Amino acid sequence: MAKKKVLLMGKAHSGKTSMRSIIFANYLARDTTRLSPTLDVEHHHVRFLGDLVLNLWDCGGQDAFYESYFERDRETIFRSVELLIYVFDIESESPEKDFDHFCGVLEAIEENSPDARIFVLVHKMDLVAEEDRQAIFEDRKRLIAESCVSCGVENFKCYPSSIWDESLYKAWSEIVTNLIPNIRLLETHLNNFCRMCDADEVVLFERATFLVISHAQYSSSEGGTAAIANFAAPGPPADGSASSPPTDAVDIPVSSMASSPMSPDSGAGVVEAPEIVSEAAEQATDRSPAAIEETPRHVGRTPHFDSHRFEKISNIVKQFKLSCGKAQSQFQGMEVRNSRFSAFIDAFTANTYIMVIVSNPHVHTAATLLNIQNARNHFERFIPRI
Ligand SMILES: Nc1nc2c(ncn2[C@@H]2O[C@H](COP(=O)(O)OP(=O)(O)OP(=O)(O)O)[C@@H](O)[C@H]2O)c(=O)[nH]1
Ligand SMILES: [Mg+2]
Repeated sequence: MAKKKVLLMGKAHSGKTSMRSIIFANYLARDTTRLSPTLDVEHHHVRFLGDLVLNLWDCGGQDAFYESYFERDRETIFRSVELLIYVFDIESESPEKDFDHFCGVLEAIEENSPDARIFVLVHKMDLVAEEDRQAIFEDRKRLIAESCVSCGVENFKCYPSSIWDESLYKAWSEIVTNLIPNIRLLETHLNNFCRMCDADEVVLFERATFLVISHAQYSSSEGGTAAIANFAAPGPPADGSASSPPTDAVDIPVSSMASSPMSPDSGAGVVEAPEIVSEAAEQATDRSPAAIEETPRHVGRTPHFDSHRFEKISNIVKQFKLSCGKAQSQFQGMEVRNSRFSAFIDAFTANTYIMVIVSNPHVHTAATLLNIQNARNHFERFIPRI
């Protein structure tokens, strides 16, 4: 079991405990208004992917605490750090002072943990008017980069974030995937799985936090045909013959699949999703028989119009999962379907959920479910054990 020390720092009231509580302690954003200021340092051990233990040091940001972090407790706080997450409040009343603290932290890190990876979050971006967000973030990022250079720090990553939207999940997904060894190997296998399932996209979420840890996307250069993947046990044909007409009505009701991991009594459900309308999607999902005949593969691989879609799903599904818990039922998975695609979200390996998006009407629902089921053992070996 690997333990990684993660320092969470930034000025008082910048939102450190809020983000930790949402990601790792199942808080809703609105619950964070009740949080009290952190006194000194709070230590939390949180599990990620089963065997990775993050030793989170949530450091209270009041000035008095910084005095001891920088003097008396300097070594205790700053040594053996694997990851520093520094949080700036974009609405801070004293930005200059924030930068002084930031430089102090960087110097102490350089001195005690020169190999630590550094992430900076420009937080509470929801308080900035949407049209100004990008420019204000870029400006703040430039100042942060200047501070890093002046403190001799070459590598850092900077993200905008807010607890009120998916940017929190985006930033933390990127941060934690940095701690996962062999993530490239996992990606390769996920790409293969995506191709074999004839899926548009496959996304892996960490089970407890619902952070995205890897994803694969159909690539038109890959070619290939719709097929029951090697993972699959015998199942219905996926070549569009007899049993799966090229229409939207390709689904076997999930409830009829007794052995399905998504059977309704296990907390799964089928949801008719609203149509997503965009010009790109319209063009890419022409379902006329002619269009299907002319193309060797289904043409429904959408040029995506929302680059934050996975994090939005993390956010929504995690909240739904928490609601299931409150209603004394356990979330197992769900199927969302409209005329353009089917999305399957299902418990996958011991520490992950998977989402498979399929727009090819020739691919039978049962085939996708079987593929997910049969890939579990295979992926159990590639979800990194740390
Ligand atoms: N608008 C907005 N408010 C936020 C956001 N994140 C946190 N807050 C609010 O900011 C306040 C302070 O949050 P905390 O998480 O307690 O701040 P902290 O950095 O842990 O503060 P200390 O423990 O004193 O260092 C709370 O009322 C949160 O609801 C955000 O993204 N946007
Ligand atoms: Mg706090």
